[in-house]
Amino acid sequence: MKNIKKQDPQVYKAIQGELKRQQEGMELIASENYVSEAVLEALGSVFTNKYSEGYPGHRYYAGQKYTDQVENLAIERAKKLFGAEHVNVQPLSGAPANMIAYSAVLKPGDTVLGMDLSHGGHLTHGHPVTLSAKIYKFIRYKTDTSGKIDYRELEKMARKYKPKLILAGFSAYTRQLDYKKFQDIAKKIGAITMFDIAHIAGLIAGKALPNPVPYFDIVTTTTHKTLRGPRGGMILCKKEFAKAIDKAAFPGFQGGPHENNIAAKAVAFGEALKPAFKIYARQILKNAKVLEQELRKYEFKLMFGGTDNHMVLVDVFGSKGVSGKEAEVVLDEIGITLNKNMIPDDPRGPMDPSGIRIGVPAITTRGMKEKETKMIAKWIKEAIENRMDKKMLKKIHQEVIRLCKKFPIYRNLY
Ligand code: DSN
Repeated sequence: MKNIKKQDPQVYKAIQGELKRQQEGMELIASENYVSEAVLEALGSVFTNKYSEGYPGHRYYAGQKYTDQVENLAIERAKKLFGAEHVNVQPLSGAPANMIAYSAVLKPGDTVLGMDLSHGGHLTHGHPVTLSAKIYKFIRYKTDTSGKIDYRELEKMARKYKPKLILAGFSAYTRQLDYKKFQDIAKKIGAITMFDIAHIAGLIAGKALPNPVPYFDIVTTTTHKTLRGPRGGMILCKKEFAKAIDKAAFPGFQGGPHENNIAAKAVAFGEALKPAFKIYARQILKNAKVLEQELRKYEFKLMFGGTDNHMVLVDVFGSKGVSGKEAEVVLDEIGITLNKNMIPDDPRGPMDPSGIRIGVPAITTRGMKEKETKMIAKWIKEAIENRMDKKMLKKIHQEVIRLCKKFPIYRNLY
């Protein structure tokens, strides 16, 4: 950082502030993680200078020897990780990846069956405020009272609305999906299947969850959540969709790919192929299970009946009379960062919903295990139940910082 420090002290100060915040804070936002220093180095590399519209071997500009090398490495490693027939590593993030996938197989006005946002789905799966909903007609399915997807109802909806695409995937749903059921229902009505695995990609890559790639025509993901890579997106698909996906990404939707991100994706995929990543993925599931059990013990109401993945969704309003926003603010005061979240058919609004979402991928990267997860659950309970007691909040905050210091990150980074 010696150059930034000298040239631009304001930006330098912000970077140092963010570094300290990450080092001393307990990161429980389910979609966040800490990349390795090698990933950071690739992100900050000279690849950021290069334009490389097109694909390896077929670019529009000259000088592509090394961009081709690095993009091919990312593609080959992703194929190996997920057993995919075709991979496009150029999507800039998750939302563009989904738009690219839609535009590859749909025409404006076509119908898509996707999961309702408040039931764990995602904005880009057709929420009315998004561009996708203005172009395509989204019908939304929900979970049943047990928290599972009612596949009979899903089939009924599929038969009734005859969607061209059936979409699986979520950002706050905590249970395992039945991949085969999606495939069977789609087959019956001749629909294409797509799964946005952004949240669980690392759990799949680390073989802690079953791989959906063989069951779905198209799989989209981000690379920066459980997969622990740089901020970015990726599309995996069956060979028959390869051309359409590639054309939809470039020139259809994006311009020059961000090769520094692609280099960092290659590094992260290389890490995910190592045996240690399997241990990491399994530990995420163990930590999430402990979090579920502890929060239940403290009489928090868990949505969807618990968790099979890396996060829990808690109805804090229903269980403790505190809104999601209030809980988010009070936990932030003790150095625990997480996000307020809608619960299924939430009677409250999205800016102050009933729930909070808690995820363990980042704390697991720090090396925290069941014991530390129990401590975190206890602090969450104590802070929420004693939210007016500033002295107590301060005391817990000190304990949070102490624990974070015992599990350091980026010790010798800058
Ligand atoms: N923002 C991401 C999340 O938190 O789930 C997904 O868009």
